[in-house]
Amino acid sequence: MLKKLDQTRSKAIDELSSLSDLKGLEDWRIRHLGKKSALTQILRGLAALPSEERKAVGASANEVKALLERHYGEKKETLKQEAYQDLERTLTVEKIDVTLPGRPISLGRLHPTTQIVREICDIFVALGFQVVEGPEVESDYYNFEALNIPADHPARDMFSTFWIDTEISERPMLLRTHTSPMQIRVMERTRPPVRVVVPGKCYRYEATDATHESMFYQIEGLAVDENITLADLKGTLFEFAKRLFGEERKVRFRCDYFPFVEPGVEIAIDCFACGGAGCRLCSGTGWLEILGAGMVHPDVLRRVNYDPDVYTGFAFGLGLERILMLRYGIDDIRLFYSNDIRFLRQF
Ligand code: YSA
Repeated sequence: MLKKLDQTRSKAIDELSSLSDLKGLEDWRIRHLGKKSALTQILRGLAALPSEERKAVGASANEVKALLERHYGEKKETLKQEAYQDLERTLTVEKIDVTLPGRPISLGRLHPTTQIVREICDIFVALGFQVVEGPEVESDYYNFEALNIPADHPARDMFSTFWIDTEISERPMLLRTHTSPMQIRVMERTRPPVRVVVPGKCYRYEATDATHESMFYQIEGLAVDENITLADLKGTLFEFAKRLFGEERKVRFRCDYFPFVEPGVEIAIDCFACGGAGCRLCSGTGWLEILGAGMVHPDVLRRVNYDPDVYTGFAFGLGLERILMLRYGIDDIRLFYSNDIRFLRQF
């Protein structure tokens, strides 16, 4: 029994020296001084021992118990001190100076194209137009055929685009080259009166340069009703140009050609850089072209089952990046989508 006591003592002392935290120490206490520990069992069994052995074992067991309790107390103090020092170290390193000013939250902003889309749509909404959007992946029919541009038409040359692999679609599909296909889609699903503007992305397969991107934005406009005339087109677009560019701007109205209108027109404003005298921005002409437009061609109306003898309409389309370039004097369209935050922060 004395030998067992000796083993219990040395095992407990050995284990104690390797403990490094208070949780471990508590487990040690339960193991070596708790109710189920070997030492407690020996003490409880003293009464059953012969009297000469009881005295020696009893004295030794109490000695071991006192020794272990003393070591336990000392170790507990040491570990408490260490834990406190750890906490102090952590607080020193991680302390928060509540008097420091906060870090500024960096706020994002709207891309200049998004800003101009909203600004232009707001102008047309105030003039009684609705805003609608349409698919960027279009069929050959809506992008070309329905707009009087059959497969062999020379106008296809300026609308070279990206075609979708025909294996995955029955009809020829492409990335739309303009927002004009939405004229057809809107008329197919509504009856006059129609007054819509359609902002959205367009794509063309062309080498990019300072004024051409392969992806750019347009806004399309369409108004169809009884008795709509070229005077309505002129009045609406002059009003739009004044609201966007200012009261003092002069507006030029000239003939142009688009297969889906008759007659076709082009609208320009007098150059705000030189006041019309001629400069680099306006290539010496004194005018800046902003959009193409015209009276909707009767064949286009017929195709959507609108009777051209009853209904007439006007349509227009403008390139948004070009408008931004004119407004802010930006000389390279590629800056808009090259993700240079220094450029974008200016808007
Ligand atoms: C014309 C008459 C209508 O009744 C309705 C709409 C139109 C516009 C026609 N759908 C069209 O796309 N005409 S356009 O080829 O001359 O392009 C219109 C505008 O889009 C251009 O004036 C230009 O501002 C912009 N654009 C065209 N290609 C571009 C481009 N912008 C950037 N990069 C390109 N590659």
